[in-house]
Amino acid sequence: MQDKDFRAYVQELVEQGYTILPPLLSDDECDEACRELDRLYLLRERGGLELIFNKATVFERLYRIEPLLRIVRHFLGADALLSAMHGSVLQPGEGKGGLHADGVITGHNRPTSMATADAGQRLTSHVLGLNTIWCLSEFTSMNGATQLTPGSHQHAGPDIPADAAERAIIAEAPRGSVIVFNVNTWHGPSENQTTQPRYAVLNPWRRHWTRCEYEMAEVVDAGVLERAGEERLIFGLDAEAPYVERWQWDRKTGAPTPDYAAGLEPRMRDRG
Ligand SMILES: O=C(O)CCC(=O)C(=O)O
Repeated sequence: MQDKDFRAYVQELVEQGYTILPPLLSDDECDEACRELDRLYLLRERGGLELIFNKATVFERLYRIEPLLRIVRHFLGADALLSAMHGSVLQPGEGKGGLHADGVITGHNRPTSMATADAGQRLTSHVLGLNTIWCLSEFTSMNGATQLTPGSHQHAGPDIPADAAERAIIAEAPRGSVIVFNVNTWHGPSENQTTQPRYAVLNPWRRHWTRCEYEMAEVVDAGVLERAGEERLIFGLDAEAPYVERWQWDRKTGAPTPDYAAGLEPRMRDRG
């Protein structure tokens, strides 16, 4: 991505609370991802659509695409963490659920995490998390494309702005592109009025020092981690030491110390 384009996307994110990056996935990659989502959809009642980087290698690509990582790290720091990766198959007739802001269940907008001293104000001065939506289908005004309310990331109160629904725009976007938005921005799927499902991957990111939706270091498969190469830090392993003492964990490498590794079960040891 050229520097001038990068600056334009950054500015749009700062001012509007969202931007849309041009196609970063090929048609073949989108086809393969949709096929995998169809398979996983059948397992949805048992978590089939959660943590999908563990379930098909095509999804591992989504956190290794440089233009997106550059934007994520610009706002969240070089050690930004992957917070989740969900598959989304929006069926005909679905998507009428209205708008919401993220971070309400596990993030900084969680009602029980807002302190009395915050006086009912959300944290809007800095970007604490970004959500990304990979458009595996073309997103159109008819097929359930995400809608977002421009500028609503700056709204201080925790409740939806009164005019958010009227001001929301539908993010029409080509196949393979990615919508990137501040988690404070009100958004939601629009209604899928077509006869075909709308396919997407929902891929939120957070600051290293906030809590993610999943304990990634615990749930990521060893093979996925190995293939991630130097991007393994997005799973938070460089700082992980929740169940061990400091002598047992090398925070720099994100691996058990050799002394400790000898006594570990294989799943943990293989991360080293
Ligand atoms: O599926 C969509 O278009 C929106 C997804 C969404 O609301 C979310 O990821 O929080």
